[in-house]
Amino acid sequence: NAASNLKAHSLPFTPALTSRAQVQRALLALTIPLEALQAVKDRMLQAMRKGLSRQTHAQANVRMLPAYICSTPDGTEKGDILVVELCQSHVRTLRVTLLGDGNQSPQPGCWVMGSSWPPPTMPLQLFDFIAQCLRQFLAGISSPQHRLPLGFVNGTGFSCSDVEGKDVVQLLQSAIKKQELHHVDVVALMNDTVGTMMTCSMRGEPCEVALIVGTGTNSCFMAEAQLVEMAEEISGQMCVITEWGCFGDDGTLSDILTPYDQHVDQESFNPGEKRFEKLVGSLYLGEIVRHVLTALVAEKVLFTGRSVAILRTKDVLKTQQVLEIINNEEGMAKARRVLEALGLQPSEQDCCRVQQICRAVVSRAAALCAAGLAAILSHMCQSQELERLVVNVGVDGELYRGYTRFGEILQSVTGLLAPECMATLLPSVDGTGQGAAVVTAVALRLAAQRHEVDQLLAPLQLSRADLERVQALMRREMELGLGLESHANASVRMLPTYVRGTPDGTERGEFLALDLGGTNFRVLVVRVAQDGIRMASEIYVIPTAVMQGTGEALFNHIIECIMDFQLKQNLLEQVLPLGFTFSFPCQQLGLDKAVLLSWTKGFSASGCVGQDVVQLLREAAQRKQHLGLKVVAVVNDTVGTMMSCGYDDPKCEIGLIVGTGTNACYMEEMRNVGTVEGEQGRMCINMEWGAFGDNGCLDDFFTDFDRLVDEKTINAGKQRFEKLISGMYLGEIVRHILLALVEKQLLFRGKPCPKLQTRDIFQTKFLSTIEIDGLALQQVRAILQDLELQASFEDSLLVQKVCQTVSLRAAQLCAAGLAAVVEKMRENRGLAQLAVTVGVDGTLYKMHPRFSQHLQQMLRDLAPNCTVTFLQSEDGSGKGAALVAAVACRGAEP
Ligand code: 0WK
Ligand code: BGC
Repeated sequence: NAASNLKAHSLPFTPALTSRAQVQRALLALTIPLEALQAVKDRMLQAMRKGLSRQTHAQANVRMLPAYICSTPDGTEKGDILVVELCQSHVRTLRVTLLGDGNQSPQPGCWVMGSSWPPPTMPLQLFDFIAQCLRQFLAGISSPQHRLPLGFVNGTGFSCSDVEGKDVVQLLQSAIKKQELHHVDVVALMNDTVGTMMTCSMRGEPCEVALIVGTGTNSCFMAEAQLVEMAEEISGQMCVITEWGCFGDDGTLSDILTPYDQHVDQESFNPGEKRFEKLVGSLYLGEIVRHVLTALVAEKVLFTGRSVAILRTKDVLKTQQVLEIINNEEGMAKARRVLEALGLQPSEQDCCRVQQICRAVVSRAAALCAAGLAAILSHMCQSQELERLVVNVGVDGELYRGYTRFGEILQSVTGLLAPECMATLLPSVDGTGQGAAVVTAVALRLAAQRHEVDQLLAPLQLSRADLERVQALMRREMELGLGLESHANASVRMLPTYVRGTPDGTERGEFLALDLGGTNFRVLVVRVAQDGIRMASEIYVIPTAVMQGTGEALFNHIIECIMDFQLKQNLLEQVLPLGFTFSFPCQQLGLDKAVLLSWTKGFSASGCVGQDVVQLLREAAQRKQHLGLKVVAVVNDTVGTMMSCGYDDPKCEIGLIVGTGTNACYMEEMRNVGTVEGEQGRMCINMEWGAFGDNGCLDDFFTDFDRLVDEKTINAGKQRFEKLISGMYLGEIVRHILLALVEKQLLFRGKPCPKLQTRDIFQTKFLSTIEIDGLALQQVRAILQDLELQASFEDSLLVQKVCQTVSLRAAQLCAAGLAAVVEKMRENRGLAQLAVTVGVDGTLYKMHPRFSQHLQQMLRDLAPNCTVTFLQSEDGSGKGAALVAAVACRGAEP
């Protein structure tokens, strides 16, 4: 009954307290001492960390939702933007015109529709209601029919279970369409705290925190992205919406909650939820005051002898009234008017006590907000490893706007709880409207940029059909290369290597081996014995001047390296058979005789093309009086790699190199090799697929960037397939794309980048680093910094996307080439299913984090009837050359 009900509200009974003491006791219960506020701050910090961590996020009350607002306005945002803000009790529609002049002073066209909106239980009508408001608003401002982007702000406190999980943007867009507003597009959806942060950032004072203390309460701040584990972004900053209204729903505020708060919660439509919001939000402060008054009435210290039944009416005391009651000048008069209007015939003392209670309730809300804000500031200070954090905090909401003292308490208590931080509270002049317009404009700018970037990168993104076409073209060129009549004009020259089989394990002996043509020139000694192969090797540099000098100088340099190696290995007295891996297109005339057809990979030493490279080496040895040279075999690095891996896996019948250059070899049926006599058995064919497309058959796949790269090489028009795939060129393709993006103002804000004009400045190894999972963006920034490029967060993402696009295309083109090879082998052998191993080497294949995976994935798609195993060559093709030499020495045909 009423009496027992009123009794239940009271604080535990203590006999014989004066009425004054009983009011003081109620006020004390509503006053949280600093150390208790410190405890609330520490608990908020803990709750925030729980929300940020992937492990505990799901159970967290303070949900720390990433807002994916990673970009701040750059002042170029331009145009008319519509904003719809859904607040607790009304919908606000706004049109903001941004001038793109740094947007320091937008002219808002603003129109508030003060209509009550249907209760939350009928969410779907809500969007129709909003769309109707929008149509009326637009009709009212006779807005032109051009495209109008719209930003939708979900005001604090609005939650409808039926909408949760549904695509709010879609719901709103379809409601807007129903209103025939076909020129209005919902571009951005944001929380009002984000809008407030953006609004306050527009005044040239970047704002990294925002607070809403209105009907409900919430906050957001720019967190270190790597701490926002749900966002998987690891560098730069990410805006996080705390949703701190639910702080305490797990009981962490139980020692702060008073019986008055318990009553407000039990009578709310969501008992047990939003406990922090129910201590701070204006939807509840009036109710808290009502319950305090009810308790004091029960203790006969207020409105004694008056009818007080009105106090049992929920929401009879509005927070707006509470704020007016505590307004310094008019407060007491307002208290009398409000209480008289409720029929409580208040005494002067009643009015005074009601004002004290209202002040205590609102001040407590401000102090609790300060504890929350202090937690955010200390978190930012710690996560940025700063001694002192200086930050602007955008604030909005009727409580903050309606009671100046609120801001003062908020500021001073925050200072006490986070002394290491200096926060400037910036009241948001126009709520979230302008900020929402800027967020929408930024989203629009990013969407437009994304579209332009997609258009620019589209020619580099190959479809399945494109790759099947490349596969078919490769197959056709292979057939032409094998054909006696057509061989001479084929772009894929399919050069016989005279290697007829892979090692059978019986090879024995000690051999010298040379490995020329990759990143490093290596001289090796290889000992092939019963118990396996042992090697020692030395890497020597081939200076560019020697690569592009005379053939004599090049081969002299090679002999000098051999002699240096033999000296170091104490081999000068021995004449060991030598296997020479020479990784350039050669017409093999015998195992130890190969005529260079053309240089590739930046080599152009004169007087070599058309010459037998073994002879050139022997002549250099003579010039250097090095009599200990006994070349018995010359092989291509693909063949060396196949042999080297074939020693461990007899099914290895393909050799693949994806390094500085690219190429492949495989075991072809002799009956198909039209350029060599004989029908029996197989022979390894060095495809020289790097030149695939030199006859124009791949022109449809070359982009302007590829043409720019090719034009600047010393072998323009040659090795076209290689220039789409291999390490020597990928960095250059990326560099040209970045330059194009800068030119289109899509990168580095269009600022010219002199260093990026330098050839080969963007090395292919950068791609491998940039595409590493997890560390990417920090690495991107570091690499770009070295190139004197100041990259924003988006710039880093864009550079990463360009690298991914270029390396993916390379891997897929490689897969298309390989699919042609394995499919041919399967058909050659009349097999429904082919199982084969590819011995592979090359820095790009080995070092790039995703190249091999993308290649193998696409190969499985393009050649489903072939099971292809990739075996990375650990010892390089030098070992393979030694094995070929071993076979040659056995006098047998390898
Ligand atoms: C290592 C091999 C060598 C081959 C090279 C290709 O031993 O024969 O030429 O791989 O990879 P790159 O060094 O060009 O990345
Ligand atoms: C050469 C091939 C070599 C490949 C990989 C190409 O440029 O023409 O002979 O196998 O690079 O190193």
